[in-house]
Amino acid sequence: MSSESRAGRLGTERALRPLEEGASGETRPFVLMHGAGGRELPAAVPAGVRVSVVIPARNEAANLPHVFARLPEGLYEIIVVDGRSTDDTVEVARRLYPSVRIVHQQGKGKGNALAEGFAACTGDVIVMIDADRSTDPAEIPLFVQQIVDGADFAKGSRFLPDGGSSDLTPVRRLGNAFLNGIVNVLYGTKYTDLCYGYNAFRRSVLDSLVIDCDGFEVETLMNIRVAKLGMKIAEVPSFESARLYGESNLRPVRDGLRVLRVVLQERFRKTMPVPAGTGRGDEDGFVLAEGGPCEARVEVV
Ligand SMILES: Nc1nc2c(ncn2[C@@H]2O[C@H](COP(=O)(O)OP(=O)(O)O)[C@@H](O)[C@H]2O)c(=O)[nH]1
Ligand SMILES: [Mg+2]
Repeated sequence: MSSESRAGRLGTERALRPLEEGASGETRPFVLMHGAGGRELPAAVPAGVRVSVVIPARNEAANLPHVFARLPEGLYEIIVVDGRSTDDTVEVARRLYPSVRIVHQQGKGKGNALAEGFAACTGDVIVMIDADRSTDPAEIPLFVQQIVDGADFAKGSRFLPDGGSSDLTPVRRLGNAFLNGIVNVLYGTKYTDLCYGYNAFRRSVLDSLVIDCDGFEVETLMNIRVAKLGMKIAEVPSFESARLYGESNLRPVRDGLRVLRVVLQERFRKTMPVPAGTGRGDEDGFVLAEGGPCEARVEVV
C-alpha cells in the first residue's frame, strides 16, 4: 500500500458531534474521534490533569503533520525530542504547534531520547508516543483515563480486544511474543505486549524509575522495572498503524538481542538503580544511578 493511500485511510476526522453542555454548566467537548482501529475515542483528555506528551523523532518531518492532526484537546505540553534530524523535523513541529518544546537530544537512541524528554516534563501525567504516526495520538485520553482511575503506569497493548497492528512483521510479532513470555515467567507479570512504544505514567513514577538504556530495549526496561517497583499497572488496547513515511530505525535481530539482555540482566541483578536525590540510596536492594537525572537542553518556542 502506498504511503498516500495509507494516509487517506487513517483520516483525521474531528468534530463528529456538536459540543454539549456538561452537568456543571460548562461546555465540555463530547466530540468523538475515530481511532485507527475504528473505535470512537474522546476528543479531549480528562479535565484537570496536566498531560505532557513526549515524542521522540528522528527525521520524521513528513510524518509529524499526521501526528499533530490527531492530538486530542486539552494537552498541557508537547515535547519533541529531536535525534539530530537531518530533515526539517524541528521546523515542522514548530510550525504545526507553536508552543511545542524542543529537546535537542544529547545522547543517542530512542531510549536516551525518551529519558531526556521525560526529564524535561512538567505535567502530572506523561504519555510517550512515536512520531511516525504508527501510534495513534487520538488514543491518549484512554491512557490518561487509566491513570486518573488509579494506575501508576498504563501500557499499550496491541493484543487485547480492540487493539491490533498493521506495523508488525511476522518476525517482530514472533520475537515480541517470545520475549513477552519470558518476562511473564521471570517476573510474574501478566503482560500481553512487551515491546510497544505507547505508554503513560504519573510523573512521580520517575522518582523511582531510572531509564539508563539507549535503544529500543527501553520499553522492556520500563515494563520490568515498574513491575519490580510494585507499581499499579494497567494495559490499554491500542491499534498500531504502519509507519507512514520513511523507514524504521529498528533492526529486529540486533534490537531483539538487546531486549533479551535487559530481560536477563534485570532478573539477576541484585540492585536496582534509583534516581539520585531521592534519599533511597541506603535502602537494601537499591543503588543510586550514576550521574543523576538526564541533562536535557530544552528550547521553548
Ligand atoms: N530522538 C530520537 N528518536 C528516535 C531515535 N530512534 C528512533 N526514534 C523515534 O522513535 C520512534 C520509533 O522508532 P521507529 O524507527 O519507528 O521504530 P519502530 O516503530 O520500532 O519500527 C520514531 O518516532 C522515531 O523517530 C533516536 O535515536 N532519537
Ligand atoms: Mg515505528
